[in-house]
Amino acid sequence: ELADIGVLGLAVMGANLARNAARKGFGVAVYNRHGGRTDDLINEFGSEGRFTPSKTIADFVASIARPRPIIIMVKAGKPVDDVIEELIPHLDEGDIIIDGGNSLFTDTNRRFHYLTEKKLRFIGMGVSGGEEGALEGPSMMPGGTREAYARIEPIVTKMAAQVDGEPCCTYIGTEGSGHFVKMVHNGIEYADMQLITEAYDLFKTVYGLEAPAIADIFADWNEGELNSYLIEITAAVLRKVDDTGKPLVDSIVDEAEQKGTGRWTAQSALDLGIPLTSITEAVFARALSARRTERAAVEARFPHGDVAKRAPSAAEIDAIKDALYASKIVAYAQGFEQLQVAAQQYGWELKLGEISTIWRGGCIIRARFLNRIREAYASGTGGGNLLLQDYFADAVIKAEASWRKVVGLAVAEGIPVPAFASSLAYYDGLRRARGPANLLQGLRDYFGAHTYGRLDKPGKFHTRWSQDGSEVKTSD
Ligand code: NBP
Repeated sequence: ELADIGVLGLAVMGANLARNAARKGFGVAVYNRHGGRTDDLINEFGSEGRFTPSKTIADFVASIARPRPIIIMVKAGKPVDDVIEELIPHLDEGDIIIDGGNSLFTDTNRRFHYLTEKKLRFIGMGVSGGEEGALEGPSMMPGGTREAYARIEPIVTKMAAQVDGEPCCTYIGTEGSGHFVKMVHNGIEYADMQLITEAYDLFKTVYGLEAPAIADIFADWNEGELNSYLIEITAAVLRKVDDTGKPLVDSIVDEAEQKGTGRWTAQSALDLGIPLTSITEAVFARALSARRTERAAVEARFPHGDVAKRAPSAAEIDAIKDALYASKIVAYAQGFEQLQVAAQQYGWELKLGEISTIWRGGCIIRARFLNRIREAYASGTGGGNLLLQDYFADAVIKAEASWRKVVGLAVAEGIPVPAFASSLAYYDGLRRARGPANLLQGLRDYFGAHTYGRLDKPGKFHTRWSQDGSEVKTSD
C-alpha cells in the first residue's frame, strides 16, 4: 500500500513530523541521507503507525501515492536546493515538494517559480512549535498555489495543533508567503522574549529579587492578559534548580545566540521601509549580549554605581507588567504592519485574521492575546494599525503612565530596556501629527538641495542657502 505522504530529513523536526502524521493514521514514507536516522526512527517508534522506510530516494518516491506530497525537513539553505535537485528526476507532473524548514522567503519564491516551470508544485511551509510542536501539533503556514494546498490540506490540518476545534494551519498565499509569515512570527518571538528579559532584569537588578520570586511573578502574570506559552515557560526556567541546589538561570552564560530569522525580519523591514523597532532592537540586544568579553572590559572602565535594591511594591510589579504589555502590543502592531505592507508589495493576499488564528496554538508565540488580534482583523476591512483597534488602544492608554515610569526608572538606574523604550518611542512618534522632521528636511535642502514641501502652499521648494537666501519653487 502506498504512503499518504513522504518525509525526507529525519533529524529532530522531520522525525517528529513523520511520527505526528503516522499517529494521526496516515501512511508515512520516510527517508534520510544517512540511513542511521531512518533505522533509529523505525526501531524506536515504528510501532506508532504505518511507516515505509527507504534507503534510496528512488524507493522513497516510489512508495508514495500520486500526486506525491513530500515534506523536506533539512537544514535551511543549500541542503534544500540539493535535495530538490535529487528529487526532481524521480518525480511526476503535479507532485508536491513541501519545504517545512526555516527557509528565507526569497529562496522560497525562487524555488516556487523554478519548480512550477518544471510542472512540479512547491509549497514553502513555515512550521513553528519546536520539537514538541512537530510531534504533538505545530502551527503551520503553507504558501504555494491553492490547488497544491488543497491536495495536502486533509493531512496538514490533522497534523496541526487544534484550538477550539480549529486547526492551526491555513492557506497563507502564493510564492514564499508562508515562509514570510513564519519569519515575522519568529521576529515577534524575538521581541516577546526580549521584553520578558527586560522585565526580568528590572526585577533582578533594580529590585534585587531572586529567580524563584521572579518565577512567582511570571506565573501570576500567566493567569491574566499576558497568558502565553513564553510567559509560562519563563516561570518554569526561573524556577529550575540545578544539581548545586541553586537556580539554573544564574549559571547560564548571558550570551544570546541566533539562527537568523530575527535578522531576516529586520532586514525585510528595512527593505519595505517599516519602522519595526521592537523586533529590530531585540535582534541588536542579542548581538550586544554576544560581546561578553567586551562587555566585561567596558564595565571595568565605566563601573556602575550601586543600585539601591529593595523589594517592589505590588504597584511597581504591576507597572512592569503594564510596560511589558504595552510594548508587546507595539511589537505585534509593527509585525502585522509588516505583513500588510509585504502583502501589498509582493501581491499576496494575506488574511491577518486567519494568521492570528493559526498562531493561537502550536507555535512559540501562542497566547490568549491572539484571540483579540483575530477579532480585530476579522471584524474590520482587514487592515490598519493594531494600535487603532479599540481593544488595544484602550489597553495602551491604560498602561501608558506605568510604561513611562518603568522606562524612566530603567534609564535612571542605568539598566538597558531597548525594547520597552523603543516601543514607547514608536508610540510617541506615531501619535504626533507634527514631528520634528521639518528641521531634518531643512538640513537636507541646505547641504544637498533635496527640496522640501511647505505647510502653507503646494509644491516643492528649495532655498538658495549659500547664495542670496531666496526661495525657489522647484515643482508643483
Ligand atoms: P537540521 O537543521 O539540523 O538539519 C539536519 C537534517 O538535514 C538531517 O536530516 C540531515 O541529513 C539533513 N541534510 C543536510 Br544538513 N544536508 C543535506 C543534504 N545535502 N541532503 C540531504 N539531507 C541533508 O534539522 P532540524 O533541527 O530537524 O531542522 C530542520 C528544519 O526545520 C530547519 O530548517 C530548521 O531551521 C527548521 N526548524 C527547526 C525547529 C527546531 O526547533 N529545531 C523549529 C522549527 C523549524 P543527515 O542526517 O544525513 O546529515
